[in-house]
Amino acid sequence: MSDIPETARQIAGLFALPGEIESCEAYGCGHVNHTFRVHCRGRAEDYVLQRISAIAFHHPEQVMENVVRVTAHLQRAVAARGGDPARETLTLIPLKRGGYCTYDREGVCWRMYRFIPDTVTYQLPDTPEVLRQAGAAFGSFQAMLADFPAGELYETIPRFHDTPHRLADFRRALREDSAGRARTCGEEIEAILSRADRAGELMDAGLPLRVTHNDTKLNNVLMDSATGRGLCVVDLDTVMPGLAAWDFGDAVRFGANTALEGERDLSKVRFSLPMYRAWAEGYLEQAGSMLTPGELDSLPIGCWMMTYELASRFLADYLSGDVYFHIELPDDNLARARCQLALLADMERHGNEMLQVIHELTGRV
Ligand code: ADP
Ligand code: GN1
Ligand code: MG
Repeated sequence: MSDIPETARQIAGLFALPGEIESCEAYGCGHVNHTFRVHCRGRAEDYVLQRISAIAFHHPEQVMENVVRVTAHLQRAVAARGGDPARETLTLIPLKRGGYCTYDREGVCWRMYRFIPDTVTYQLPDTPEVLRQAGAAFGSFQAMLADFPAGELYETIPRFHDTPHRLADFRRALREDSAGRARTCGEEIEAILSRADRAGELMDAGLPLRVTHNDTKLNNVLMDSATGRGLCVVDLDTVMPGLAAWDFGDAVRFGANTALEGERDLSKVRFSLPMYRAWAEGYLEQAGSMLTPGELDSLPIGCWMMTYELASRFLADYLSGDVYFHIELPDDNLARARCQLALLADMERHGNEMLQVIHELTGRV
């Protein structure tokens, strides 16, 4: 693979920037794309340059078409309710020659956004208020996209949250055992396989398809540094038709864990009911009224499902030799899988309370 930071500098120069590029530094904590922050000499405004993972996204031009349409729709919706589209939505930067993306020598796609200043993202929330704000941001994101024609969106990663399909991928990775690691994680493999009978619970429930984000980690929402408000939802590459429970559940998987996503000390990993409640309050305040009773009841199942799905995706990638998720240490994907499994076991102890909270918040006690 070529030197990605060096390529980033060269590619940054192709975009219509207002001055000479002074720096282009790796930025953020994403596991799939590569992200850089670009600064131009003497200018106040920065930019975010991204290399779209070719392993995850096989049709980056379709990703870009979705992003162009979704951001245009969100800009109109935010303006219509009196918000500031420049801070509350992403703005793509065109290339000097026109268009919004370009390809490097290896055929990998790059694009650029305006950097939204004076914001913060969390890897681990310190108060429930952070989750309430993030919940409101994702809830309002979903509500603003409720009238977006879902049929016009490409499925950028086919069957992204089709958990039985993910489980089949896991079984294939286990069979092939291409990195020779299956013998090191028998307990984790068993934890996945022993829960396989629940994998179809959401897919088979006949729930309505909506336009969903599909990657609702807490670090995919920018919070206003001055007010703490959930300001702008980012990382729009997986916006496509999906279930409300996927967005709800993935956010809880990440944000209601008392530890980081890849925490190795499992004694720190617990499901936090107060964090869950805060997320649910924020989300339902914005999106609750558009959900059917069946969807509302599916939200706690979404938490279980996304945690289970990510455990199996991380473990499958570990078994395959870490081809999909970025790692720093050789066993990062195993640590992430273990952490998800510990969280899953704790969620299983709180299933009734999770549903009770949804009923309380929607006045159906
Ligand atoms: P990845 O696919 O690598 O997760 P993201 O789009 O989530 O990429 O960006 C990585 C991080 O960069 C985000 O978590 C956020 O902190 C920051 N970020 C992304 N876009 C912007 C933006 N337009 N303005 C400011 N920060 C941003
Ligand atoms: C990836 O790109 P990033 O880091 O926001 C992944 C998500 C996982 C997440 C786990 C396209 O998200 O599905 O939930 O890692 N994105 C893709 O941290 O696979
Ligand atoms: Mg991200």
